[in-house]
Amino acid sequence: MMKQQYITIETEGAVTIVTLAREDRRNAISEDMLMEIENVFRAPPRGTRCFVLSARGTHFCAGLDLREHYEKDRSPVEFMTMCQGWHRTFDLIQFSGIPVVAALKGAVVGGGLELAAAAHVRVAEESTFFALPEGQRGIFTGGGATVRVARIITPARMIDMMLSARTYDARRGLDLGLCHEVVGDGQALARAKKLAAQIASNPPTTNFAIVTGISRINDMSTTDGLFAEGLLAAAVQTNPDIRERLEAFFSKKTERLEPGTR
Ligand code: 1HE
Repeated sequence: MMKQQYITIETEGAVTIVTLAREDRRNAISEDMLMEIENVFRAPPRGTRCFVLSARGTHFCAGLDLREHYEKDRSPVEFMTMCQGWHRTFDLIQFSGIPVVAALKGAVVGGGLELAAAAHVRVAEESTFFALPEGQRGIFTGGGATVRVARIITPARMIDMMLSARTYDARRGLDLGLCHEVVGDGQALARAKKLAAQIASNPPTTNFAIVTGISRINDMSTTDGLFAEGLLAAAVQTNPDIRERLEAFFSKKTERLEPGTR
């Protein structure tokens, strides 16, 4: 295990587990902590085929470090520069081509929700709650929520969420797409690791296409999107590894899909 000041990095086979480790501040993200997160996603440990993003303590992440923000008394340009750092880091998480499974619990609020929204699969414990308390704090989202969260829950719902500081619990979050699965308290990490191991066994080119292609194509026009999909599919489907997988399917060596599983 590699321990940095605010995060830990562990490797289990092809899965790298990044854990927010600032539970005394409810994993609030300071400038230094953001840099540690940026570095691991910029240069993933060799052999990483899937990430798990997890947190110590009872809360996933309380968002922006409000104390640091207060003490630094940032100018508009300083805050803009800081936001660009958040955008860069969360873009790396979303678009580096390696799937990221988040294990959520407790507060997933403000910048914590922005971080979670950059992950590809979100498993939430029953204790999880989602909120955008920026309105109440007199600030505005700066870590990509207007793009990522609005796309998940619709802009209208995000406006309401910010104005009212409404919180959604795990079950409601599941209905809205803020998480993809709800598990009992204390179980998200184990479940995320299991999903990550399974995802890591997909061919890396397929995973790359899934985690980069779908979001990018959604930014395109219909004709461009369909063209890009064809190109991506051609690059992925012609991978020699795929023939072996198809042969395993024909000879009934792979497990069948079953309704209600996974
Ligand atoms: C913090 C932060 C923080 C806690 N920055 N220090 N985010 C928010 O508005 C959420 C603010 N936090 C909370 O609402 C609550 O702390 C929690 C619901 C997350 C957790 O409650 P609880 O009762 O378990 O803990 P606590 O007693 O409130 O917090 C424990 C300590 O962590 C306490 O410090 P202490 O010195 O009194 O022990 C808190 O001050 C500290 N702490 N959250 C700094 N966020 C790129 S723009 C993104 C914009 C945003 O993210 S805005 C949303 C900010």
